[in-house]
Amino acid sequence: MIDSIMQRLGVAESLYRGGDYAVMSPTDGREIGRVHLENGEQVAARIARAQHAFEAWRQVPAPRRGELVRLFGEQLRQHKEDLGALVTLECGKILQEGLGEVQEMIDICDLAVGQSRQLYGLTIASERPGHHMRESWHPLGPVGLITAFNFPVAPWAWNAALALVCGNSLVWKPSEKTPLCALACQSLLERAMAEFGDEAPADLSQVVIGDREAGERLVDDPRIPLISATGSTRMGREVAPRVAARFGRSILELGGNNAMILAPSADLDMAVRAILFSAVGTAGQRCTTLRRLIVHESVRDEVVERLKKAYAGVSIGNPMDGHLIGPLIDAQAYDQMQSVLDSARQQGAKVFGGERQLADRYPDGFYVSPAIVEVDSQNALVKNETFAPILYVLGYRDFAEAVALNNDVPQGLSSCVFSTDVREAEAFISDLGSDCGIANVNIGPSGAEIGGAFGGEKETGGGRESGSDVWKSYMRRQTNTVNYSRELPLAQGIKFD
Ligand code: UN1
Repeated sequence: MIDSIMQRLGVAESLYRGGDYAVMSPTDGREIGRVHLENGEQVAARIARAQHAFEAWRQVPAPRRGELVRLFGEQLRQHKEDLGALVTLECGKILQEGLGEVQEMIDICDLAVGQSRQLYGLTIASERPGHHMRESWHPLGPVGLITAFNFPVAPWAWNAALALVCGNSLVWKPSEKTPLCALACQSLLERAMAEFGDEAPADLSQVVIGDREAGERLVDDPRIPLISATGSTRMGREVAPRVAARFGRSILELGGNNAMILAPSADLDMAVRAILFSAVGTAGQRCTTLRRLIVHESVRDEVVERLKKAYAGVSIGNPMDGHLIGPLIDAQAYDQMQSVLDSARQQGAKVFGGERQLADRYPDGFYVSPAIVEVDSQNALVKNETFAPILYVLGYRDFAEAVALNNDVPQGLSSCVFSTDVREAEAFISDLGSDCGIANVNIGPSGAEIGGAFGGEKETGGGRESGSDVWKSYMRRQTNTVNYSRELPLAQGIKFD
């Protein structure tokens, strides 16, 4: 199956079979490719080529650059099924979600095409007669992208589509767990470039498959003015100071520990459905996954009972076959989940679910039933992000206490409230409410659309990607003062003669 998909996506066999680094499918643990890992020197050579490509690309007018992204979006539309299936095979999310990820790519391309005609600056009133002030936005340079296994294509596209219309070239280091998806995206972009013609320089977009050494080269290189990195908080802690040490900029999308406050006035049917999608979808491996349910004591028992029923009925199995939960990414993720559940039990928490599933059928695939863990307080275990389907349940009595619990974790990505009380709903999204980058009302914390800015505060890293005015992060801001008079008045009224 892999070969026919890769062939239709235009990836040469030598690229995904010719190397010596094995790529496994989490669906059954079998090898699906062997890729070449690049060393630091090869990465440095790519950066030099990216610099060269940038110098040509920035001269192409922005709406023309948008045309390339439009063509790329067309490629994605044509190959949505294949790319979605490849996402499923390589990272294990169910096909519906694999297709959804490709749709996010298409959506950001559409947004970026429109944006290519709207890279607006400002005109600013000058205090001096005969003077104009304005603010212009210029291309920035080669952008370095580091992405994670759980969303192997969409976050690259959020960055790439905007960076390209902003006049930048790209160097992408995908997760070593999902390099085939990166090769496929690169191939589709190259097809769009071929259709677009000579104005697109050859090395406009490059993929670096490599380990730590390759990543470090990218992060440390002063020719890369912006590093956009998605992954764990641990990764961000290493990347951020290194980029800062050379005065580079970074966009960081790190861990989340997303909560739902479930108030007694909520529509419980809707809330249970929202919890199911956001806590067990993607086998708990989204950075926006619901990890903490903060539920009012008066409805707590009822909600937990309903959730247990829903959890017991959810189908777990091969993500290509229409189930709702696929595998965890690998054995390490499974071990991590089990060790967290063991600690929770030792601390006296009530644990429901969490067992390994389908081990006979897939000895090298790590399927689990999703877990519900009832805890008395928000302890260290709850405050830590475990990348697995574990939902902690905490009770509350007073709404202010619930908001305080929502905020009392180191991460600040996404959050939501289910309530039909307009005061609670508005308070939650007010400046005294949720401290997260995303705060929703009557929908779960995951599954954001691309139109808004995506990202979060605190240990989530502070970066924003995708919609709103995020395009500005990929450009260089310049303030211009133009004197069209025959005098030379100084600002602040200073006399200097
Ligand atoms: C991620 O898990 O890294 O809001 C990104 C969501 C998706 C993006 C998740 N649109 O869940």
